[in-house]
Amino acid sequence: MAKIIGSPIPNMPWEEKLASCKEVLWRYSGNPVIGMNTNPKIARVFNSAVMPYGDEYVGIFRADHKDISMRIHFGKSKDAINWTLDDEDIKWVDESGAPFQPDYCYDPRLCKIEDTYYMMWCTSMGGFPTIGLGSTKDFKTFTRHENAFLPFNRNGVLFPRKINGKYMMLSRPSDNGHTPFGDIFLSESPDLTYWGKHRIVMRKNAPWEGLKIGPGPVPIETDEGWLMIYHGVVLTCNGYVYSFSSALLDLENPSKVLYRSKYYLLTPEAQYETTGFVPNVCFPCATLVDAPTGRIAIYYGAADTYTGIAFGNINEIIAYTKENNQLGDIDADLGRG
Ligand code: BMA
Repeated sequence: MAKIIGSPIPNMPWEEKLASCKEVLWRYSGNPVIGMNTNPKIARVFNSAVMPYGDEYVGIFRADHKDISMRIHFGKSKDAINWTLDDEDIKWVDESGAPFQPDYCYDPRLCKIEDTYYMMWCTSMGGFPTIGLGSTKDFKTFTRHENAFLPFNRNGVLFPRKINGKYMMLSRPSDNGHTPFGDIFLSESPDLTYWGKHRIVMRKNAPWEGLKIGPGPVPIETDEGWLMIYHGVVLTCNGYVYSFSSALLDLENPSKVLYRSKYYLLTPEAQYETTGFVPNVCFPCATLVDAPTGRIAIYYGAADTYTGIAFGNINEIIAYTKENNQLGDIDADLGRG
């Protein structure tokens, strides 16, 4: 049994796996937990990040508006299933308190490091996509930092603690459009402002991720390595199909992949995943983990339209990842290129 580093979340959403289910992950029977048109301006809520906060839960939600613009809204929940989103999107300020609003923002991740909550999302920088960084201490004032990276980059994901005294971030360099390529990279920073020592973590490998891969939720620390849930995309005759799976990264040198699964863990099968604004998308951006039991709830966007939850157990995911391990040619090395 792996030791999972984290806090108990005894009241997190949970359903036992049905005896008939032979998969590692199983979908919440109440999926999707967030449907369409939740608020006057909001059309669809998906690819979003949640975490416990005090005795409730908070989240930052990708909410595409009815003019198709991509926005991030703050939301709250008592049970992490029924969410209330603010009608207005988050109004960011810079470090001096002046308004600092990106033209668009999407696919947020949320990460607590020490006493601060950090957000990363895909932001507009002069109209081009790159990684946005924000922080808050109270989920009332949201500070947007200077751009962490040049365009083009997406899927910035922070590690939940410094490693060897440095902040660490996964990302997926991209292009200005729907990016028909993509691999996972690692960067480090002494201060969250200046980033360097860029390394490649892993490239696309198995057929289900044959077009591109990208980091998903904040990695989960275990004594067996960082458990990284990531998405992979295959190009079919009918367009992109987004699935997700798992890899274990070295604790001290997370650009080294210890194990990665040859198979996906979840792929679009349910109707809310196969049908929507963009069909056939399962896109994970957050997890809740109850460290003592290893229970995990993975929050994922479904078909760019809904938010779903998939349940699993960290130990079963690790065992599956090891049993079905298939490393790519550069995975085991440090990735300095
Ligand atoms: C990716 C991202 C995601 C989206 C996916 C499928 O490039 O933009 O936000 O879920 O495409 O449309």
